[in-house]
Amino acid sequence: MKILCLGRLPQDLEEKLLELAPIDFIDRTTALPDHELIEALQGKTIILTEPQDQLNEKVVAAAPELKMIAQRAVGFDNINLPVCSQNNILVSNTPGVLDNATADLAFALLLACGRRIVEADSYVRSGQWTGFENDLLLGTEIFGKTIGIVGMGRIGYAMAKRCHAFSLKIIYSRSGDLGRDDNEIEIDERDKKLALELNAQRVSLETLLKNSNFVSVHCLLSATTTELIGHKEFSLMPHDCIFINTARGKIVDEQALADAIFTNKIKGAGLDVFYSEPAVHKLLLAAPNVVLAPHIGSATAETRHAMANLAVSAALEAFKNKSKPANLLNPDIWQDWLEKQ
Ligand code: 8YV
Repeated sequence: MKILCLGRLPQDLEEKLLELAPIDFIDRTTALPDHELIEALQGKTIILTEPQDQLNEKVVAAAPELKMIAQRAVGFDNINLPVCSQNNILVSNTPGVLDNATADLAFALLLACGRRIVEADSYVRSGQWTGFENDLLLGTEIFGKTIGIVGMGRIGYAMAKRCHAFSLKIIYSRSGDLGRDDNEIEIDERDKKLALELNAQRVSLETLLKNSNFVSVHCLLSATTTELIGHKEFSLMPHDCIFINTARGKIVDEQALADAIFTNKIKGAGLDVFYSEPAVHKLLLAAPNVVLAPHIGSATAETRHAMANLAVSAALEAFKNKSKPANLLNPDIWQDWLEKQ
């Protein structure tokens, strides 16, 4: 048995994983071409992946010895899950441990855009500051505004808690509501709890877009959420709207976002994810009212360690303890998988 790890692993976790099998490391920052990944996968039983690694149908089908993909991320849009299940390959991810770090970054981007922190920093460093001016770098008040949270999963909820603490009014839409009007939304127990705890109200996407001073995206990328936010959606937002995305770049039509920024349809944007990372639309690079980050939502030392630990533990659970890892994305194949070992 052999393991392939794409990207680095903390020393202690490398040692833990070595209990299972020798590890080949490939340190890459963008996706390996299919043929290189296929070659690297030959003879490998487990692969540790991250969102840029493309475990598509072709790659999965060409890795006959592969038995587990342990993704170090909560998002798994880079993995063809149905094909993995058909090929009896376990897939795990790392939910839960990155909610606070990602929500912190989303909220930091909101504050940075609202209070023009990056512009202010450049202003001081470039020597333009000549003294106090009453209307210098005026920003947007955060207190008392309305935030629309698109996708109320774990990270959306962590963001909502931060927003509540800053006295924002919270409205949110859930992925199941896409295409539904307000009167078609069925409030469930979770919505009732969110209303009690955070005074948050579930609404349709259209209502959310029309009524939010800030919009923050926290849903998974899927066939239904690809380019969910485009020209029409930006045109529904108020002109003072600040748009935040720490989820996945492909949820947003980037040209539509650039147009909305340049035609002042919205006031600004804070972005940690991009359509074709690491490429960034040139209009977004040029806009002073856009704050950019290089996909660092979960990038705290503690969180990245916790994510790697979940991935390594999932592999050890399955192969050493022969017990079902808690965070399997295809738990339905577990029994069959186990019997075939
Ligand atoms: C990370 C992410 O930045 O979990 C995800 O889906 O996109 C982020 O947590 C990524 O996993 C890099 O390791």
